[in-house]
Parts: sequence; C-alpha cells; structure tokens
Amino acid sequence: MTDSFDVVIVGAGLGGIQMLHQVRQVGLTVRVFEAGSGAGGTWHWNRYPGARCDVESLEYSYQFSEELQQDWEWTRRYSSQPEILRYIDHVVERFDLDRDIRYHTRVEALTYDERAGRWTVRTEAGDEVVARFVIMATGCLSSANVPDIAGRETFAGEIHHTARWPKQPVDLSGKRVGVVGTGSSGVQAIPVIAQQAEELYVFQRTAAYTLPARDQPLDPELRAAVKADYAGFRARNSAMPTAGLSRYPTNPSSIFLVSAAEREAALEYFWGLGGPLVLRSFGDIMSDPRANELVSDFVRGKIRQIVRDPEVADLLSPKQPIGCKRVCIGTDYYETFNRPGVHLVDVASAPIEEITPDGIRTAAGSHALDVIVFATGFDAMTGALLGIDIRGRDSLSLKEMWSAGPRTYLGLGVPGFPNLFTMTGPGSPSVLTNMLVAIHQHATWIADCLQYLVDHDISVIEATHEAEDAWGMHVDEVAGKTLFPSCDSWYLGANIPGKKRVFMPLVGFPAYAKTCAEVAEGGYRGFALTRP
Ligand code: N01
Repeated sequence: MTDSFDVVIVGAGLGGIQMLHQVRQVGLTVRVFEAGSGAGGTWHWNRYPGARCDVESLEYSYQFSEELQQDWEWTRRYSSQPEILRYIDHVVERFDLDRDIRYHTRVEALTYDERAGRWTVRTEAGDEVVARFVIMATGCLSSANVPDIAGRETFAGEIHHTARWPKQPVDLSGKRVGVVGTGSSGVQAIPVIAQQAEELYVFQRTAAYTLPARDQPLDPELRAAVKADYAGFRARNSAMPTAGLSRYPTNPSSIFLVSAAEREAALEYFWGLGGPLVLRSFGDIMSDPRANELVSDFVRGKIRQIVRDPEVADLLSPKQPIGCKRVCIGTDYYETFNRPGVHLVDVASAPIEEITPDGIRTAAGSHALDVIVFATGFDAMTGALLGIDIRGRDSLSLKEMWSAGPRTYLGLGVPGFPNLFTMTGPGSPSVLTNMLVAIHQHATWIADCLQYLVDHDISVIEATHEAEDAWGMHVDEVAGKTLFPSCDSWYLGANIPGKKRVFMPLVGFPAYAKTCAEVAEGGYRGFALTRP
C-alpha cells in the first residue's frame, strides 16, 4: 500500500527542517525527502576549503525557538561551514526531526491527481507516496552549475565542484591546482587553497567586487546584549530592506550632497566596518549609475593599493557596477595575489578551450594541473525546482509553465499547481536578504496557512492567474528602479546558457507578504480556495 501523508516536504536544508518543525505543530502528518546523506542543504554540500557564511552568525540562525537562540553559542562574527553544520545537527536532534526525514532519497517527479486532490511523489528509486500538500524546500542555490567544457572526462587528475565537495578532506599540498570561477565560493576558497597548493592558477572570466569580511571572534558583550533582547534584534533586522544588519548605520542621503573629502571619509568608515556595509554608505548607490561609479572606483582604488603587480590589480578590478552581481565577502582575497605561486589567468580575453589529460588549455596557452576546482556557481532559484518533473492540473508541467521565465504569486504559489508551496521561490526576497529571515517568513506563512485551511475545512488552495500576473509586474517594476538588471548575473539567470533572462528575486523585504487568510479571503483574491 502507498504511504499517505498530509504534507511532503522536499529538501532538509535550513528551510526544510524549520518547515518540518512547524508543520508538526499544526498537527499534520509529514515526511521529508532529502537527496543528501544528512540535513543541512547548502552546508551539507559546500564543504570547500574556506567555506564560511557571509551573513553574521547572530543573524544567520533560527528565531522560531527562544530557548534555542538563548542556548546556542556562536563563536565568531561569521560562522564557518563546520560550525553551521554542528548547529544544524543540534537543531535536528533537539527537535527530534530525524524520524520524519528520509535521507539518500531524491525526488524525481510530482504529479497532481485533480479528482483525488492529492500529489503523488515519486523518488529516484521508484518509490511513491501521496500527499495533500507539497512544500518545495529545494533551495535557491542548490543545483550546481558544472560548465560544459570539452575534454572534461579526459583529465587525469581530480575534479571537484565547490558545491559538491567530498566529505573526506582533499589534500592539495604540493599540488598544482586550478580554480575556475571568482564568485563568492571562489573568493573564499582561493586564499585557503593558496596556502596549501604548490602552484595555484585562478581562471577568472569576470572580476567580482570582494569586500573585506573582517571576521573575528564574537565579542561576548555583543552576544550577551543581543540575547538580552533577541526578539527586538530580530524585529529590527526584519524591518531592514535586506532583512539584516540593523545594528550598523545606514546613510540614506545622496553621495552628491557631500564634498570629495567627506565622501572618501564616509566610504573609508563603511569599508572599515566590513561585510557588505560599504553599500550602505550612501542612499543612491544602487539606483544612480554615477553614484555607483564613485563607490566602484573607491573599491578599485583599494585593489590597486593591495595588489603589488599593477597588471594583476587591473585584471582584478571589476568593470560592472558594484552590487549588481552579488558582492563577495572575503578574507585576504586580493592579498593572495601577492603570494609566489599564485597566477591569475584572464579567460575573458583568452577563453578556456579545452580540458586536456594534463590540465586546462585556453586560447593563450596551456596550464598543467593536478586538481581542477570548479567554483562555477548554480542554476539559481529555478534549477532545483525544474530538476523535478512537476505536473499540476491537466498534466501541465512547471517547466512548460516557466518556459518564458519563472512566475509565482509572492514566490509561494503557482497557478495550475494546487496545494504546492515554493519556499523562498522566484518572486520572493530570498537571496537578496538574509536567507534565514526569508526562510522564517515563508515557513511561518505556510504553517499559518495550513492551520487556516485545516480550521476552515478548505481542501484546495491555488494562486490565481491575475495575482501571478500582477505580482510578476511588481517584481519587474521594483527591480527596474535599481541597477540590479544592468549586468549579467545569476539573479537574471544569465550564467546558464539558454536560460530565459528574467530578474528572479524581489528587491526589498519589509512586510512584503500579507497572510494567507488576507490574500485568500480578503478584498484581494491572490489565492483561490475550494471547500469540499
Ligand atoms: O557562483 P557565482 P558562487 N568559464 O555564480 C565563473 C552564494 N554563496 O558559487 O561571472 C569560466 O557567483 C563565473 O564567471 P562569470 C552567494 O549568494 C554564498 O561563487 O559568469 N568561468 C563566476 O566568476 C553567491 O552569489 C556564500 O563571467 C566560469 C563564477 O564562475 C552565490 O552563492 C559562499 C564559467 C561563478 O560565480 C553563488 O556563488 C558561496 C566558465 N565556463 C556562495 N562558468 C557565503 O555565504 C562560470 N564561471 C559565503
């Protein structure tokens, strides 16, 4: 007999495990399927050297349990991957979550049976369960992008992707290592790999802005002060446009209202705070290209000061507006290019042509390597969802539905796909904010919604086409007021050959979503409801 649940959750990352806890509190039966061998999602897979969260630990943590946030002691301003994984293991054990999670189980297909009002969930092993509701907690940055470079299979050495790093340590000492990609993952891995490898070749196609993290042991006084009013701290962060960093200043005024000396002093101050805070130094950086250029130029000046070889400094200096691609937060990134044995290879002017048994050949020459590391990112926001064959009403496939780009209502629901929720889906703030706050908002929204449906004897909830259209226009309109769409980025899907170019996340956070009851039964019908 096929097992049946009220709710199936796909994915046991940070989103899936909070969702599981909250679904249980509604009193529904639930099963979680997870492809990996353990919980943790991003933090389970991204074990590359130097992996560390670039959101501060006091903020990159759960807020659904006051006892949990009081008990757990973060050790640094930014947590390392092993520390976050220990935290996740603690949460799984503390809330007894493992008993409802099936690991090593990849979901392959979801099919909606309209007559029965049930989803059939099929796993790669061919097993099936049925569920009334399905919650996709598959993550925004979980489908690794491995570039299709000719000759990959001929390489005689090891190839690793940062987002599929082995559990066993990879020994890079005395080796010639090539890292392809200089986004956030590459920027974190490169300084650590440079300390181990004999020779390091960094294959850079687009230089990214790397701002200093200024990581340090967490100040016990700060930790105590936050814990004394954690609820207030969370509320103040949730009121920020990026859902975080409320304890630091923000200057809303224009860069053009101050003298050159005052501008320089302000930029130095925010640069000194570390993390992405330099983007807070003036109010028009992300909306006025001339303001943005002044700040971009300030960072390029820092690169020239740090990197001794002027040609290398010039190559490391980004040309696109700062913040348009996600800024990278690093430690000793630019300094690493002063080390002997570290070579920057410009693959914008001379692209990679082939991987050979001995290494990588570009249009300008060959580089002999023992290990290749792809730090080439993800098929963001839609990759993991469309990797599953999801079929809603009338066998409509989500892939067809999104052939012109993803469209949702609130990033949570798609018309034609009843009782299916997309946690932190396209059209929600997600990747432009602290993911843990975005997860909290969606998990709470979905759990409240399930409670409401149960209490009011509602069997089906489905986003309306009108709401989806209006929401899509809203997402475009908000992004259009910023510089985000002005360069090629994974926010737009521009990093994946053939992917439709659509700006996927919603810019801004505060109070973006009304409750399920408001949008289902209020004046504006974003979701349609069916009673049996
Ligand atoms: O991926 P990316 P990422 N040949 O897409 C290059 C989060 N994150 O894994 O820009 C040569 O940013 C590509 O070049 P280009 C964070 O949100 C967070 O680094 O396409 N190069 C680029 O340089 C982040 O933004 C944390 O020209 C190729 C790089 O690979 C997001 O994940 C840590 C290529 C990919 O950069 C993604 O970051 C890590 C090719 N064929 C990640 N294909 C923290 O919290 C791609 N590239 C710390």
